[in-house]
Amino acid sequence: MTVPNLPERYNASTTFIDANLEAGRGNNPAILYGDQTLTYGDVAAMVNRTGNALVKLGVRMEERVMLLLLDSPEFVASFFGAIRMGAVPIPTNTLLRPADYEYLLNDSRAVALIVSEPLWASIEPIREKLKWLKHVIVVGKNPAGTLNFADWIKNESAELTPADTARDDACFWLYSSGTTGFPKGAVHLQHDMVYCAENYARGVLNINERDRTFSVAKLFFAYGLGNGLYFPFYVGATTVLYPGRPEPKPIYEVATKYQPTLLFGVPTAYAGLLAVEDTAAYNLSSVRLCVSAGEALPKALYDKWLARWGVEILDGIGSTEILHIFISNRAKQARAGSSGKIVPGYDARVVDEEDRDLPQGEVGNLLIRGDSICAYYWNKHTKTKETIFGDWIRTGDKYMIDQDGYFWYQGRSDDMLKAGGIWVSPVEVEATLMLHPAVLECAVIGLQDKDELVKPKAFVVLKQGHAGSPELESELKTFVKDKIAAYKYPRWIEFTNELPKTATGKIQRFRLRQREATPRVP
Ligand code: 3UK
Repeated sequence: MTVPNLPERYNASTTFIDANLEAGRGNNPAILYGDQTLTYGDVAAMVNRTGNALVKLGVRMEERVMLLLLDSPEFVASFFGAIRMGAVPIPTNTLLRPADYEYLLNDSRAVALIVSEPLWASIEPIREKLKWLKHVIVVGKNPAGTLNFADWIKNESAELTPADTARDDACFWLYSSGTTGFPKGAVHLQHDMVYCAENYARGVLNINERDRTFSVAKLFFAYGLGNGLYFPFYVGATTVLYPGRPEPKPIYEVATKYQPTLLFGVPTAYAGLLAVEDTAAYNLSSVRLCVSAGEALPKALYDKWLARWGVEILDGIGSTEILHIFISNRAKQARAGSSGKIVPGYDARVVDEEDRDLPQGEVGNLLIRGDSICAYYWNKHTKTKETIFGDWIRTGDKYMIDQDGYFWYQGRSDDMLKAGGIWVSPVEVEATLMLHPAVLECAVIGLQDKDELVKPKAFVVLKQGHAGSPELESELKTFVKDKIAAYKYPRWIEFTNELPKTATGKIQRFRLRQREATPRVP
């Protein structure tokens, strides 16, 4: 295993916090945030204060602490502060709806929630339904019955001995969505972050102390958490944190102002940046490498970006369960349109439906082995067994390996799709559309837009007495946007008379996909 030797008693906060102080980086910049610079010394003190404040609240080892936080120093302090005192932080998607948070908070039995002020509005309506939550800490102006983050940590000690955890103890969770049913909490262990930092961030990106990271993908994603937090902290580099919406113009402004050396985004973000016409005021000359993950990066985007900014985008595939990128392109060896080659520390197999290895060049299911794979899904034993077996995990992706060892993405083996790098379950969008009085039945699939990036498309059969029209189309889009996370709404709606179905009446989304999609080939 390509992982630094970890002692049996191990708390991950020591690798990402203490080690920087021990290396003499106490006065080096760790976080750039607005006009603030936090040194590694500042961060260590804030982490310890937050850990001590959690202890004082009565939060105990192994208990969950949910983080519903914008990218900020408070995110960093809450994440590592919780880990340090032995609790288990759960960075959570900030784009969801109250009903989603009700599920996540009750499923995880989080006893504390640390939430950014603008996100409190999504918690307030469900506060009474949260069976296990005891404490709410708000970053910013706090409503009655909650604690104010700054006051809460202000008088705490800046010293905290790490909890006596083992390298195989739960460290943090990340929720991942599936086609049907509720999101699954992937339980990651104390040793997982260092594995990804060493093998991918150092091994592939060659990250070092002089780097400055800026992740357009937020810290609550497994992708952003590495990019913008534990990768730079692993080597004592600097991270730029930006709490706002990742729109193209602010991204350019932040990048121009803070001059990052490593820029991380999803393909949709790069497409958005390329669509900005006047970029005369922006400068990306500091960037030595760009990284893309979350969904496949089309070759056209890679080419356009290289032509426009003179820097490569390295596409790599990662997953919440595996924590970070396990197949990736390398600098100066990128094959545009492919996901690259296996990352050190991981092994891959491409297999048929009976898990038999397929010859090189054939398309099959991708299995991955590596020591950053989550231990299991919380409370989901069957799902765990279906997904993780022995050293291996089923990614749910179809891949082909070419003769040079490059991996080519060929789509999902389930009906899931990504929009802007974030999961969309067709079942959830369909169920929402079905709530509309005009909709009889419907099916949702992913379809490529003009940038070859996948977005949801809905095929809708209307009830008798209703006719398809542009007005109804936009009404249905708004209807979905109002009910579930906005990024899930169908960008196109096609009214149709019937949907392809099995003999037993199950909708065959793959037939709709076959009708619409063009497979990705080398
Ligand atoms: C898809 C890709 C083609 C693929 C992630 C980097 O995306 C991340 O995690 P998620 O759990 O989704 C995992 C699934 O997304 N995918 C991701 N990257 C690519 N498909 N090309 C790619 N480059 O279906 C995969 O199974 O949201 C990405 C680091 C950490 C991550 N968690």
